[in-house]
Amino acid sequence: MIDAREILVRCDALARESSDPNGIERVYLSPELAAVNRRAGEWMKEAGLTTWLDAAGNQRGRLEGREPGLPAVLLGSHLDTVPNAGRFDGILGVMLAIAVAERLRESAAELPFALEIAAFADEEGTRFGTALLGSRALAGTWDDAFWHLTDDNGTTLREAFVEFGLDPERIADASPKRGEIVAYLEAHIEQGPYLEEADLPLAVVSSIAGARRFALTLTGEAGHAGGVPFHRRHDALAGASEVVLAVEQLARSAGCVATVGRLQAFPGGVNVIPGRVEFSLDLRGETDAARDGVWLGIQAVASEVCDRRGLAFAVEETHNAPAVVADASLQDSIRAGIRTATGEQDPMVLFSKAGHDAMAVAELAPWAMLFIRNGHGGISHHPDETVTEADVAVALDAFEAAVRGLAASQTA
Ligand code: HGY
Ligand code: MN
Ligand code: MN
Repeated sequence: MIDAREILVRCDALARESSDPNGIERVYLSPELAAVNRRAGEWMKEAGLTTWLDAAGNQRGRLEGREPGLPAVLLGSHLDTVPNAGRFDGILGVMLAIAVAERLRESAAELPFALEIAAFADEEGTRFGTALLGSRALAGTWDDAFWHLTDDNGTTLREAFVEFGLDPERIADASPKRGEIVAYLEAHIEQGPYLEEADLPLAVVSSIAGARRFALTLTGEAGHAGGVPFHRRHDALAGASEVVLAVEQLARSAGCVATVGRLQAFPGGVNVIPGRVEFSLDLRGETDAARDGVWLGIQAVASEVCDRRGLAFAVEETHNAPAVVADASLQDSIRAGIRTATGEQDPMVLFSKAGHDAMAVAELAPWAMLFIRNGHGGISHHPDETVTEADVAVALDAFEAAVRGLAASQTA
C-alpha cells in the first residue's frame, strides 16, 4: 500500500519534471505537465482507478462505488507550479488523493458514492496569467475569452490546447453533469505559519480569500538620464514606485494582502528615464468587499500620482475569483478525520489567504479542505516548502477517515 514515505518519493519524482534545470517550474499544457499527468495516471491505475485525460488537460481517475455510475466524491489538487516552486504545493494533495483511493479500493463495493480524482492542470495561472483554468473547465465556468490569453511567447491558449493534443471545441466535455459530483475534498500544504506555530500537523479550512489579479501599465516619457531636469520628467518607474508602496500600505490597513510580483521598466537602459512600466498586482481579501475597497483606493492613488507626474495609467484585470466558504458538514467530516488520525479533539480551523482549485470547484459542488503543516515558517512558492513524513502519515489517515466518515453518514 502507498504509505507516507512513498508519497514523498513520488513528490520528489514529479519535482524532476521541470522546464527549469535549476528549479521546479511546470506550466499548463507543457511537456512537463504531460509527463506528470502520465505518472499520476499510472499511479491512479495501480490504485485501481479507471483513468482519462479530460478535455482541459486535467488527469482524472474514477473508482466505482457499490454500483456503477453513482455520483462521485471528488478528491483533488493541482500538478502545475509557480516558477521556482516547492515540491508539495498541489502535488502533495494529488498524491494523498491517490493513496486514499487505494486504501478505499477494497471496500469500494460498500461505498454509497464513486470516488474520483482530479489532478488539475492549471491552478496557478503561471503561463497565461489567469488562474484555475483546469478546475474552471471541470466546474463548467470556462469563459471563451480565455482562448485569446497569450503566454510570454505570444502563444494563445487555443494554440497551446491544439499543440497539447486537445480540442478546444470539446472543452465542455471536461465538466461533469450537475449532480455527478456531490462533494469536493482537497488536501494541501498550509501556505502560512500557523500550524507550525501551534505545533499541530493538520487543520480544517473555513474559507478561501477572494482574489483579483491585474496587469497595470504606467506610461510617461523616456528621456536622457542626464539631460532632462527633474521638473520636466515623466518618469514611469518613479510613479510606479509610489503606487507599489501605496498597494502595501492600503492592503495592510484593510487587513487584506496585496503583492506586486512582477515589474518591468522600459526601455530598460541604465541611462534612460523609464518611459513605461508594466507591473502585476495580486490582491486578496477575506471578503470580496474588503478586497474591492482596497482596489478602489489603489486606483485613486494611481490617478493622483499620474496627474501629478504627467503619466497615463492603464489597467487590465487578468483574474477574478470570489471568496468561498467551505461547506459546514464537509468541514465536520475533515474535522472528524483529524480527530481519528491525531486524537486532537478541537482541530485548528484556518482561513486560507492562498487560493486553491476549491474556489472554482465551489461552483459545482460543496467543498472542504485539509491543511498539512508546512515547515520553515510555512514558506511556499519557494524551494524550501517542507513536510515531514510523520505529518504526511497523519494527513493520509485523516483524509481516509474523512472520506470513510462521509460514506458512513450517507449509508446511515
Ligand atoms: O496564488 C495562490 O494563492 C495559489 O497558490 N495559486
Ligand atoms: Mn500555489
Ligand atoms: Mn496550490
